Amino acid sequence: DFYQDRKVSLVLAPFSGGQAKSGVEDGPKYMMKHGLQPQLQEMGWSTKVEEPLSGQDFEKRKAEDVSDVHGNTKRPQLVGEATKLVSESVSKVLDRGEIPVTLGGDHSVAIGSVSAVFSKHPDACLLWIDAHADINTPSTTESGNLHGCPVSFVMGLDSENTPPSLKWVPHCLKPSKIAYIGLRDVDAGEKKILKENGIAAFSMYHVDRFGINKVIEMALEAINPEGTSPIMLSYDVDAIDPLFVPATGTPVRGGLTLREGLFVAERVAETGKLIALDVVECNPELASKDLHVVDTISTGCAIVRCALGETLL
Ligand code: B3U
Ligand code: MN
Ligand code: MN
Repeated sequence: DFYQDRKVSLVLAPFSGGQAKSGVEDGPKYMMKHGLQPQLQEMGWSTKVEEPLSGQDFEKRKAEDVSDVHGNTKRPQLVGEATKLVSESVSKVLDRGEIPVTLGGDHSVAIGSVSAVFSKHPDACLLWIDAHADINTPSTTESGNLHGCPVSFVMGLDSENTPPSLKWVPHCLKPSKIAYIGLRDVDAGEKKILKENGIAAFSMYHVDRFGINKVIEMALEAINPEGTSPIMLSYDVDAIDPLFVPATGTPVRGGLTLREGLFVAERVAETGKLIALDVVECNPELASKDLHVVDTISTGCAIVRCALGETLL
């Protein structure tokens, strides 16, 4: 069982090139400053820290290089390089038998974490908790922001238009192996992709209609009907309502309550099947008051702790 060893590695991914705003690269630093590592140690987890992007100058290159475009996509070179480094780091962590906890950064870093996890565990399934579906392709993206596209790359959708810098990404995720919870801002092109591929997508409507408990059961049933598959959780904090998580790049009102958001992580912990976790899109720079930073960062840390079993008695 994956929890026997109780070993995690925090993979710091301070990267903002998947979208335009600055500040999301500070997410990992703030979560560490908030005491995430001692919190996990207190829970009995041995913790290591990996910094695959240290010594890189992605933020500087983001500010300087306006020529890094491919078709409609922005900064594919930066995203390709950064996510490859993240992928190698997550892969190394998995080889050591530890649970990689990737701290973003914007959600493009999941290209790295998901590709590493599904290359090693082709039988795994993925819960994507987000206000957004992040499944735009180079052809459908209107913003050109690659944090709106990570799922399409690991699925190999629209591969003929993949930027050269992202060609290394293995097409490792089947549409039957991902389920979304929390959706409420999905582009028309993305809706078409979700429908055509029969992807399990639970929006806020479904949360209201059935309740969060039933929605998680339905999501897990869709991607893991036997209940035996390892589970990866990729958690965009903007799934939770901006009342609780205000400091994020693309807040959308009408999201999960704080308890619903944490319950998702707790329910995954209860399965005992978690193999990898991302927590992304905390942007302390976007807070309009100090309390908003604390709200956002403490929620990010709470997601990690809940997914690792803190609240299970
Ligand atoms: N779907 C839009 C908006 C978006 C996606 N992810 C975030 N925002 N955070 C896009 O840009 O692709
Ligand atoms: Mn989002
Ligand atoms: Mn996202």
